Amino acid sequence: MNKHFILFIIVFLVNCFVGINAENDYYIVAILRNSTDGYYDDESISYQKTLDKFINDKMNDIYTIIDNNKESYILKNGMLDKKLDELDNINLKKRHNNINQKILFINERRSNYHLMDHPSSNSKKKVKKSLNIDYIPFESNIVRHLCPINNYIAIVVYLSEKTKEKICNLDYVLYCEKDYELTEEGVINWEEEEEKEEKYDINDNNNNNNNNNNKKLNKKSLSSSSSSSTEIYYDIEAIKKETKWKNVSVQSYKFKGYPNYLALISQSPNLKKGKTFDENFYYPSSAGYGIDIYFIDSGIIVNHDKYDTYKGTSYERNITCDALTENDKIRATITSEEKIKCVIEGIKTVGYPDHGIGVTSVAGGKLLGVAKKANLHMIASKLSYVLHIDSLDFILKNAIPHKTVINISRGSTGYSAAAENKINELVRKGFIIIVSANNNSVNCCQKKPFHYYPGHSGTISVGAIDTSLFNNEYQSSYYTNFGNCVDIFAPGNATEPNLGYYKKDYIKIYGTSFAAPLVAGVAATIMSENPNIEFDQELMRKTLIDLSIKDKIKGLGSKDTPNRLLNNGKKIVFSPDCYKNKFDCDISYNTSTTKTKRKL
Ligand SMILES: *C1O[C@H](CO)[C@@H](O)[C@H](O)[C@H]1NC(C)=O
Ligand SMILES: *[C@@H]1O[C@H](CO)[C@@H](O)[C@H](O)[C@H]1NC(C)=O
Ligand SMILES: *[C@@H]1O[C@H](CO)[C@@H](O)[C@H](O)[C@H]1NC(C)=O
Ligand SMILES: *[C@@H]1O[C@H](CO)[C@@H](O)[C@H](O)[C@H]1NC(C)=O
Ligand SMILES: *[C@@H]1O[C@H](CO)[C@@H](O)[C@H](O)[C@H]1NC(C)=O
Ligand SMILES: *[C@@H]1O[C@H](CO)[C@@H](O)[C@H](O)[C@H]1NC(C)=O
Ligand SMILES: *[C@@H]1O[C@H](CO)[C@@H](O)[C@H](O)[C@H]1NC(C)=O
Repeated sequence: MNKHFILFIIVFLVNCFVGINAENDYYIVAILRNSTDGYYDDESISYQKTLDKFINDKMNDIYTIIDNNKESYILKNGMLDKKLDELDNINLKKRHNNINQKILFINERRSNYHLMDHPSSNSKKKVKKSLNIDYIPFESNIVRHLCPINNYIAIVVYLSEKTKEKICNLDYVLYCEKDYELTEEGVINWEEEEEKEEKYDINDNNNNNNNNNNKKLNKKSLSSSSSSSTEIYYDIEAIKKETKWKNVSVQSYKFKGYPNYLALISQSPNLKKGKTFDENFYYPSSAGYGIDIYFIDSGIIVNHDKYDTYKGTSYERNITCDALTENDKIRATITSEEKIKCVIEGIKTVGYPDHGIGVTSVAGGKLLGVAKKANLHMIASKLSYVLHIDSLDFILKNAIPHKTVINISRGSTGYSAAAENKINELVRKGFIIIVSANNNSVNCCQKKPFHYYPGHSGTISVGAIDTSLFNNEYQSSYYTNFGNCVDIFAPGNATEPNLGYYKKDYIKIYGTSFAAPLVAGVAATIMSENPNIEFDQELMRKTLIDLSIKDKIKGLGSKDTPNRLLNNGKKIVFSPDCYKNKFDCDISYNTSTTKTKRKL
């Protein structure tokens, strides 16, 4: 069976704390044994074992440097930094007097316990006693594994100014970089007035015309291609012809006052004068089925009908919390409760992952999402580069290349070589990575003064537009970043379901955080409709660009910003005003004839 994976990571913005304070801090330390080394995971077991030993030895050396320079960790209040308390661990102290004793820095994702295997006693070869090292397995909070990146190994080290100087200048250290704090990139309007959902219906317009009687249908969407009802204004056969979708589903989506981003991405803005905007969402019935979308975000609460796994149907899907943050590391969830609900600490809405809910719902919610049948996987990650790289590594080890889309919705005013390299590594391995252009209203493609994710090579980057249509054009959102590295724009206005925290049923949200999950959702539906195509980053970028609507966004921040609007393949416009003569309102969108000069 053909299995497809979409990976999806949220947009975070990195705060830049430019070396103001000289506090002790976590750093990513890149250790390179030999520039001719290959990528760890691709190498033989014996190669990995020798590399494990090399890395563990260097981590021991680094630990010793920290131990010998404890005094440099004394804080302004005269106290020794609490993080160094572990140096007093009795077991570790033993090694001071014994050069044959070393710490085994436990590596959970790529086990290195083999280092403790002593040469077998029945071996013919005489092994000198002095070669036997006593390993003390230990999980340190000041020196620990992160993951392999390209041909080097990234570890995390807690450094003072003095140890930074010493350690970062060791000949096997490729670079050191500070772990930046990240922030969420969306606004959730939870204070707004209560609004009621009007109604919604989903009509699977299958080939089988009489298949609809078990569904509650909106009058206007009561339809099948051969029906003669006068109230049907859209034409399923025309949609099939245009999109090549196998089956077409139509969702009539009517939330008064809420942004209708779903309708927007399934039709062109070429509305005839005086006609009413079509608010339906048209999508391929495969709807991402069999595709996994991964999110790195604040968490998820999955046992809720706003997601729906369609239990017992032929298109039942998985929605799970796969991994969470514990002790500043990403670990797989174990208990069944953990797999249903995960929430990071330290968010505004304590115990309620509202950003994660918004993002997952836009990508794959039953009601408010694009890929309604895709599997949704949450990695609840706290806001730091280290944890995001750790999350990427978790995905790398648990998902399938060439069948995976990753949406990174984080920006970085602090540049991370480790994050960039890890992203490039995943792209090379066949994963598709989509990143948010972020919401600083700047050209994010220049490397200076700040370095934003979209500027990183290899990613598909997404900017935001507002959902209101003016004279058949959309306005780029005031907050969105722009520049020639932004591949595509998508609606930044979205709607989030309340899963228990807010007073009202739905909440308005906006930000580039919500433009990217739309792109990930469309990518998932493209993949579920084309199960035999092996998508990679470049093919997906090309497909999204080919499908996009050109030159319909005004107010882009620079002339070189590509004017492309996300579209799922359906561009024909149907207006509810036209149901008596449906073809009167069809406007077949032809990209090669509608190019107009961009106004800035
Ligand atoms: C990826 O998804 C997040 C939402 O989680 C969004 O903020 C971000 O902008 C997306 N990335 C891109 C490039 O669109
Ligand atoms: C690096 O690897 C190459 C090829 O395996 C080897 O010839 C060379 O001696 C190594 N260099 C070092 C410094 O270990
Ligand atoms: C389209 O829908 C019909 C009716 O439900 C179903 O039998 C058929 O398998 C679907 N085709 C595809 C390609 O999904
Ligand atoms: C969409 O977002 C913009 C901010 O870019 C906001 O001003 C506008 O009110 C939002 N529209 C809707 C329908 O929520
Ligand atoms: C759901 O997860 C199970 C277990 O990993 C897997 O066998 C099954 O194929 C998944 N379902 C879908 C629709 O991908
Ligand atoms: C943009 O991001 C910044 C930093 O996270 C945040 O303060 C601001 O509210 C965000 N604005 C929008 C419109 O998303
Ligand atoms: C689109 O326009 C081009 C150029 O005018 C034309 O050759 C092509 O046939 C048109 N395609 C459709 C589907 O109308």
